[in-house]
Amino acid sequence: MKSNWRNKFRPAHLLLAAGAAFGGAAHAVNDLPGGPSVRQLNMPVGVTKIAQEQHLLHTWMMILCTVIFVAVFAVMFYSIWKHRKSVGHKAANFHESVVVEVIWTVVPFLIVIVMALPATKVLVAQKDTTNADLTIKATGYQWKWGYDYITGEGQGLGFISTLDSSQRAMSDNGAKGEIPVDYLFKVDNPLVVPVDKKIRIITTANDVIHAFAVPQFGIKQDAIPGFVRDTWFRAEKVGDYYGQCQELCGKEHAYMPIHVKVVSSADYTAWVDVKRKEAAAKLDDPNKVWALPEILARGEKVYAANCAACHQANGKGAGPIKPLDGSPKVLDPDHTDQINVLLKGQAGGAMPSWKQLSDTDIAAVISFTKNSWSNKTGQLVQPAEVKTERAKL
Ligand code: HEC
Ligand SMILES: [Cu+2]
Repeated sequence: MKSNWRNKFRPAHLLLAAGAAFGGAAHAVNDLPGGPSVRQLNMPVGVTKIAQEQHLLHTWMMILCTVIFVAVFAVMFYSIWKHRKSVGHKAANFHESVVVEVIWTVVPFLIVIVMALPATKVLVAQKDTTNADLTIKATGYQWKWGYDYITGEGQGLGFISTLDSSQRAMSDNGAKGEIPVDYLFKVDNPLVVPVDKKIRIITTANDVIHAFAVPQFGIKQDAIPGFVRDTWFRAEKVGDYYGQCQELCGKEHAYMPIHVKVVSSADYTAWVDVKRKEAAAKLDDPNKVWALPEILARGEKVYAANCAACHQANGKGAGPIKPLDGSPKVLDPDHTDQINVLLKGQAGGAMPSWKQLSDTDIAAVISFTKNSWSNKTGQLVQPAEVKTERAKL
């Protein structure tokens, strides 16, 4: 889960040789509170009752299995040793023993019952998503999460949560230098929820199967296109908790982290208030006429958050990802083609559709690509042009 497993797991005495071979210095990697720890082997204890029960179950099952393992192998090795041929033992020759058969049926049956009873109890509790205080829909996209607050305080809020673009770039460069403690877990918009409230998460996906998982809450639920599944948690401690998409969903699968911020109920109310105001301010008027510097500033942000992962910050793309720098479509004084690439995607979805972005964001990012790198067209795309093309979809 963490970066640089190489640095953590290679034996110390190999460090020098390996360090020289890989040519990289060993970076200090630290535990992420609420996320994975360095050299973590066990499950986290967790901050929900379910997670703690899962942890306890896991511990007891391990103990039970170890006891059985030791007992069975002890009897086996003892018998093999004690009754070996070289000290004159002869194999007994018998068929059918009711006593033995009853024992080897009843004992495992009892063991299964002892394991299944508590496990079923937790499993059933885990699936009980009724009476939630808050319902939030988590939608998996290649490769980010969308959160929509469906019911409860904050109803109607919705946003996209994307990996921090500087951390993404750092990963491409081999994670050199100081590694942030939340490396590859930092997102622009964390999922914010109140403490001690039952949060129901409905999962679905927009393209391929993803999975919403937060180990500290003991939850993991597939997010399947065209289906809805659900899970729930009640976090008992304020703090930041982290998870990742846990269903291999394409080449950026490792780059769609989940950051859940659990806050006090007063802080949550305040956050909802701020988000509401932000949403109102962002409700851009698609008929607004923008000036070039203003729309370029907006477009730069949209590009960094959505496009740079594929087309690169320098607009040069890579491999099958066409460069935007110098692209005839981008330079074209007729804007309709490029607007439609953004609205519909291209090459069967290799270039995804961006119709979830607002008219203003699309106009801004197009304007940005038309005036960045060596593209110095001076062209400005207004949101109204995007609106016109969108109406034809
Ligand atoms: C998942 C990777 C990915 C992301 C993210 C992405 N693109 Fe693309 N884009 C592609 C690929 C691949 C192509 C080439 C498609 C083809 O072969 O025709 C492409 C092509 C394009 C083209 C057409 C270029 C041409 O010359 O035909 C434009 C314009 C474009 N992308 C703009 C954007 C913008 C703006 C964004 C951000 C909102 C973006 N792309 C995000 C993968 C991506
Ligand atoms: Cu995914």
